Amino acid sequence: MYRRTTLSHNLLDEQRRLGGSGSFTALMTDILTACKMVAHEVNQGALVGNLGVAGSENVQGEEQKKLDVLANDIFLHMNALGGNYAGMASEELEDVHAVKGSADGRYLLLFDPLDGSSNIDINISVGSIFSILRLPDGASPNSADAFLQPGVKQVAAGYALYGSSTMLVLTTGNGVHGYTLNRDVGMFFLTHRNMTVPADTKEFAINASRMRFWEPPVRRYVDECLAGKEGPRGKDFNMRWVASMVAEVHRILVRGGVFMYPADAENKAKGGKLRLMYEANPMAFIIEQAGGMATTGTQRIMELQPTGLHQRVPVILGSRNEVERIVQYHGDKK
Ligand code: AHM
Ligand code: MG
Repeated sequence: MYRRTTLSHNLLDEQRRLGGSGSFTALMTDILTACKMVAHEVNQGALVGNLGVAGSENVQGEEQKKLDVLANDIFLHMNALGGNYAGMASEELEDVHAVKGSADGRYLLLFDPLDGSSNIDINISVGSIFSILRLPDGASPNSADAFLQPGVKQVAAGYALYGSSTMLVLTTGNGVHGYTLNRDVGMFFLTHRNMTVPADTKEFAINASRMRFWEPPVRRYVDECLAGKEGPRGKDFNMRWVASMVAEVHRILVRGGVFMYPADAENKAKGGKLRLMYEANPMAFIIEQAGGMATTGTQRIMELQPTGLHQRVPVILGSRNEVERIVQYHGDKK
C-alpha cells in the first residue's frame, strides 16, 4: 500500500497538467471528505441509531431514511466550506441550494447523497453519486436553469461505493480510475487504474418484477438472454440485481455487464425511474470514459437536453456490444 499513489496526489498531477488554479483540486478534496464522512456514518449503522426512516419525504414523494438526510447534510456542509461551488442540487432537495458567500465559486455540484436507500437497513452496498458542471458565464446559481446542461458538459463525475470496502471512482474526462479508502490512514489509494468495461458480457441486471410492464425491445433482449445456449444468442447469461445503481455500475466497470432501468408501461409517464442530472449523467460519463455505452434505448444519455432538475430518464448502460444490440432492437421495434 505504501508504494501506491493517493487520490490527492493524482488530483495535483491533473492540476499541473491542465495548468489550473487549484480550485478544482480543492473542491474535489471537499467531496472526498464528504464521502469519507458518509462512509463513517454508514459503517456505524445501528450502533449510533443511524438506521430506519427519518419520518419525512423528499421532493419525489419517496420516504427518506435517516442516512439519506444525514448524507445530504454532510454533502451540503462540507462542499460549501471551500467556497468553490456557486451552487448545489441534490436528490433530497426540491430547489437548488445557492452557496452563501461564494461569489467566486465557478462550479455547480449535483449529487445523490445516498443512492440505493432501500439497502441501508439490510447492510447491502449503497453509494453517493456526483456530477460537476461549470457555472455558465452570467448565470445565477439561484436558478435551476444554470444546472440544466447536457451531460457532455460535465467537468467531472464520480461515485463513492460503501461496500465491503469504501471506493471512490472518478473521471475528469481522462479515463476512469478507482481508489480504495484506507480507514486508518483516512486516504484513498489508487487501486484500479484505467478501469475499462469489456465490450462483451454474459451478465445483465434488470428488476425482473417489472417484466409485465416492459416494452418489446427490452422484453426481446431479456428473452433472448434467458433462452441461453439453445436460444439465438447461443450462450448462457447470468443475472444480477442489487437495487443499488452504484454497486451495479461498479460491477460492470470491473467485469462487464449491462444495467437496465428502462421506461416501461408503468413509469413511462414520469420518464422512467432514475434521475438524469445526478444519477444517469454522471454514470453515463463514467461508463463512456471506460469504453462502454449509455443510452435511453434511442438516445445517448449525455446528449439529452435537461428540462428539470429532477427529470427521470430510461437508463441502459454497460458493455458496448450488448448496449448496441439493445439500441438496435429499439430501432427494430419488434
Ligand atoms: P434511490 O435514489 O431512491 O435509492 O433510487 C435509485 C435506486 C437505484 O440505485 C437502483 O438501481 C434502483 O433505484 C432500484 O430500484 P428498484 O426498487 O425498482 O429495485
Ligand atoms: Mg438515487
